Amino acid sequence: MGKKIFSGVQPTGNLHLGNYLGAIKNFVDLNNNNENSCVFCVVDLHAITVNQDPKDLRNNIRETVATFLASGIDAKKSIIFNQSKVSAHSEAAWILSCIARMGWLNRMTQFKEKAGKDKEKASIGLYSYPVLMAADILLYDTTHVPVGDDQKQHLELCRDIAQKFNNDFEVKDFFKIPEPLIQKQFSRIMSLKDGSRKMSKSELSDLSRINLTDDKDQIINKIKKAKTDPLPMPSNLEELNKRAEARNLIGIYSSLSGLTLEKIIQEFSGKNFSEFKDNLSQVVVDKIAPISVEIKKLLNEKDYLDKILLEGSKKANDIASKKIKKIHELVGF
Ligand code: AQP
Repeated sequence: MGKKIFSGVQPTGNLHLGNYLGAIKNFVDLNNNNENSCVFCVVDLHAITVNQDPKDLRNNIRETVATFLASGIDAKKSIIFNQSKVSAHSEAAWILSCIARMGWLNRMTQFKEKAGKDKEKASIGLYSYPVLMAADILLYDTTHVPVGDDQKQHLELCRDIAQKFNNDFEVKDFFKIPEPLIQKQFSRIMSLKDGSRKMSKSELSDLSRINLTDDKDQIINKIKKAKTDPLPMPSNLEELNKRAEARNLIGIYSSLSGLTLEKIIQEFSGKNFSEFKDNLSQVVVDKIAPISVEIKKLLNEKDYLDKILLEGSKKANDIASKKIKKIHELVGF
């Protein structure tokens, strides 16, 4: 039986190789299976949990759609829309925030990381972000959610919220309990400048990530400058696992080329990094440069991108408005 897929990407600019390998590549594979029904959401309500310039946000919404399409998602097969245009998301988030418990949210590590030391000044939206994410997923009777490893905890919270709602209102199976779809290996791509931090849009140094809009020369330059340790290439898996930067680069190579880690280690064992980096650049350029060209082309077709969002939001609204109506009835409104 086909899966009901929902996932979202924040339109916060600088979409990168981590977003691609952790999430978007998976979206494309799921979209290609005709048995699945897929909803891919540009989560603009999530984006404003931290400050956004309205003009940048508008452009980034279009750029996220362009990235979906350029990566191979077919808008005829999947629903692509932006979250703010389907009001059921905000409504359901409020109702579910009355189901979720403070103790559950207090455990969320992403809030702790993003709010940092100054959590008194973080927005309430940043804190309750995972509840909105639960609303997004549950409105569509989603069975599977393709996400990067960093979202695993939020998905577990979504399952807890769904179960508590079903129990509280004695409606077994009203909310489907969704399963995460996380890549088995290299589900968290790390920064090119620090193997202990995830590759991230908001990292100040552009050299820390491969953007999906980078051209061939930028990709080659970033890989050349990527941090490595002074040792030659690792000669076995045990050694690889102890060396964060080498592990990340070899992981990227493996994810994009389909070659196993063992095979890559066998080929490059004991060599210096520069030879490996030339090969890595080649596979990254082969995959990402055509996507980058297509994104830039699509960004000149604003009306086309807006039309996809408008049509997608109508289809999403058809589904979500029915579910929120049932939620209202159950709650007693
Ligand atoms: N480094 C990563 N490796 C693997 N997957 C990743 N994802 C993000 N970073 C990595 C996955 O990409 C999807 C979309 O992410 P998002 O844009 O909604 O938010 P995010 O996780 O907050 O992305 P960033 O880049 O880390 O942004 P900032 O810098 O704002 O924190 C998700 O499925 C995510 O798991």
